[in-house]
Amino acid sequence: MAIDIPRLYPILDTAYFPGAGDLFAAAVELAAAGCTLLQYRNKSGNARQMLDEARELRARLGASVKLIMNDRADLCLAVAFDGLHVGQDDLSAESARRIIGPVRWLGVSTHNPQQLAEADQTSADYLALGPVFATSTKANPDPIVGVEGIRRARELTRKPLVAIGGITRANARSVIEAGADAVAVISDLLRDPRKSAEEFLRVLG
Ligand code: TZP
Ligand code: MG
Repeated sequence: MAIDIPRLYPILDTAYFPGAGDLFAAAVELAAAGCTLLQYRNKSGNARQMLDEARELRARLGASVKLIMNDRADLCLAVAFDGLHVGQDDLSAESARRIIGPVRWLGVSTHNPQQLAEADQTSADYLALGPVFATSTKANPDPIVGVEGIRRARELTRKPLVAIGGITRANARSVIEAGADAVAVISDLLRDPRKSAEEFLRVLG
């Protein structure tokens, strides 16, 4: 069954929360603003650190916020997260699906029409496409796809489409109008997460 994805999909990237507790405080603020879906992204921690942080996120947020684990199917299961997000260098969608089972949400990152069309043939619940705009958040980003890339992607899949990369309160509306169902955001939620998320939710309607 198709998932119902909220318009705003914040990604909590641990690289941007150096202080102890900052990550959890931001997560709580985002939930208070009305966010119901969050991704935990940790590109540098070891498995034990990730497990501990992910558990703490769940403890602080409770069951009303869907939590998605980036990259790691094993940790997704270990902390009983609600879903997993994989990229082009991670487990394939079908391998990931075998591990996480039929119920948890599975997201797949794509960067061009061919990857998107391929991911559309899998059991992924949603497809991400980006970077839409220039971003300094991702190491070695693929070429930007622009709003036009979102428009084209919309014609290639009926799965929920998540736009990512350089999305701000100023440009988010244009991305939704091009056909995205949701925007995934790191940077533009970092300063005052609650206020920023509230503004995103307002412009996204
Ligand atoms: N994948 C494509 S762009 C990106 C990822 C993880 C980074 C998005 O971060 P920001 O700060 O919202 O541009
Ligand atoms: Mg990945």
